[in-house]
Amino acid sequence: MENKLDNCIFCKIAAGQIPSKLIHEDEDLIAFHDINPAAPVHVLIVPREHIATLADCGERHAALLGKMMLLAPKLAQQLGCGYDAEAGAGGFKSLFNTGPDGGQEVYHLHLHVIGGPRPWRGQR
Ligand code: DGP
Repeated sequence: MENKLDNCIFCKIAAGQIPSKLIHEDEDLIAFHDINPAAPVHVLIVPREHIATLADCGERHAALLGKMMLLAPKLAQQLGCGYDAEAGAGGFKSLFNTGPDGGQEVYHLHLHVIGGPRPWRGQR
C-alpha cells in the first residue's frame, strides 16, 4: 500500500507518527476529529492508502469509497448527530473537497463528516 510518510500529514497520522483524536480505525480507514472544526462535530474519514484526491480514484477504489461513505452515518450516530428519519431530525454533511477550487488543503483523500446543532461557522 502506497504511503507518503515523508511529506503527507494524514499518512503520518495513519502511521501514528502525529497524534490525533482517533475515533475509528480498521485495516483500510482511520477517522479522527478535525483540528479546526467547522461545527460541533467535525471528523475526517481517511483511507490508509495515500490517494491524493477524489479525482485520482478509479474503479479499483470503488469498495474503499463505499466503505468511507458507509462509515459516515455510523460515526455521525456515535457522535450524536445521526439522522433520525422518523423524527425528521438530526443529520450531518458529508463532503469531499477536490483541488484548489474545491477548497482542498490536504492532498490525501478524506471525507468530512460535519454536524451538530446549528448555526455552524460560515453556515446558516
Ligand atoms: P480540506 O480543505 O478538505 O483539505 O480539509 C483538510 C482538513 O484537515 C481541515 O479541515 C483541517 C484538517 N487538518 C489539517 N491538518 C490536520 C492535522 O494535523 N490534524 C487534524 N486532526 N486535522 C488536520
